[in-house]
Amino acid sequence: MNNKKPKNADSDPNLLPVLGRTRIPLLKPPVRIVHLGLGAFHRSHQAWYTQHAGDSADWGIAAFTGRRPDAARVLEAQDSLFTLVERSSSEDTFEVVGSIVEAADGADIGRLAELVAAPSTSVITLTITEAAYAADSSTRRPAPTTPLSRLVTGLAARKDAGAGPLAVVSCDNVADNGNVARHAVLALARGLNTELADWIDVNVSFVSTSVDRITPRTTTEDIELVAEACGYRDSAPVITEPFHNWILCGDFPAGRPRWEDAGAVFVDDIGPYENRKLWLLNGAHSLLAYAGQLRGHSTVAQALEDAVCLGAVEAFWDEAAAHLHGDHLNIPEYRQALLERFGNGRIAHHLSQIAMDGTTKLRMRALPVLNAERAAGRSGDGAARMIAAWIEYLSATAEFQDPLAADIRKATNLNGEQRTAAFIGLLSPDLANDSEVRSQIYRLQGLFSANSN
Ligand code: CS2
Repeated sequence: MNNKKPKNADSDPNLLPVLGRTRIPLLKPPVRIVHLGLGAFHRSHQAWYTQHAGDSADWGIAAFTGRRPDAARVLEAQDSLFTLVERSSSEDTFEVVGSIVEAADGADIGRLAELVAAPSTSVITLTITEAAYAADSSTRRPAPTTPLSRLVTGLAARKDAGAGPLAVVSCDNVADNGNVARHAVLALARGLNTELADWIDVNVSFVSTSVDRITPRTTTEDIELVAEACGYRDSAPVITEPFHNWILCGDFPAGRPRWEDAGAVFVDDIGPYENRKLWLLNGAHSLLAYAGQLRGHSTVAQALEDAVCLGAVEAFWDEAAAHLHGDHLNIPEYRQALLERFGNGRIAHHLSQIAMDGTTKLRMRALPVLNAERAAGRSGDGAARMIAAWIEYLSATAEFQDPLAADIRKATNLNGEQRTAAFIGLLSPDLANDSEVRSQIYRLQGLFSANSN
């Protein structure tokens, strides 16, 4: 917690003025970015980068929620402003972010289409979760309900309005996310009409990015802390680490903010950076999520203090590092920095949050390293251990979220190697047919039960 005595510690937070109602309305930047997936990560990352771009006065964001409208309602009530709390291992610093100028319910397709069709809109950013990139055909339903089907509806309006090209920027932890988004969007559009698909193909640039900033869920204590320290009521502050990173690759045919002023890096080949982040950071996160919870820990920082978990992470990193080439990647420094970031005990990053949607995440975090290690003639035990811990964790947990939840429940009804095979099949049918991998992953289960050292 914050050691400093908060400024208004004695006042009743309910009597404080509400953020956004306290100041003379600021001159808001015009909407030129539409965002799908208004959540904490969008606000700590893309909204922060946009606020810190040299030309931030020209770039406002209209952000749409995903499944529920709640986040938009809360932000609307405070003029779309929110406090970003940067939490280092020793202190908190507070900043009001004003780059989001409109917060809207994702189900408001009319407003989305209107904004995407506006010639002034130049960029669409996405944080829609890894699982949302799986192809589906919901544009055929009376109202588009998935983020990508909503995006296609918006792009159709832009085509009809003759508003010209723009960039779609995927900011989810998906390898080659620009191309994955492109294929999914084109498949949906083709299901509607070929002309639309052709227009998207020519006019929409799909930018790939690697995004990074650890942003745990906000708690009621955080809301109270902001009230005490800042002297206003903010019902939607965002807590994040000081570190931030954004690597982008692709064209912006209608322009973009000067995100490089805030440290964003534009590259021609994003693959190595993406793998470094997905394997070393996200891979370790997933390993800690399952192994750590099996060993009775709740947060990343707690799990990392456990020598068994730390050892598993280091072993996985050694394997991954063997497939990350180039001095520019600075792998030893990157690993050291990760240990420090994960070890920041003032950030309560809950393992249960990271454990969600494991089927989608492990395909990108464990499988590439396992496959690369086996292709190099080695066991890949470090990566296989992540899959083993995932199976063990799900076998022991009734409450979990996953796009393949029904299949996971079926798999847990099986026993022994059969169960292991069914779980592996949810990640990769090919791998499930490999008896060597099946027995390897079966053998590696049980390593993280709380009494093993
Ligand atoms: C985490 C990520 O929840 C998860 O799966 O691994 O959200 C991670 O915290 C971010 O990618 C950090 O940039």
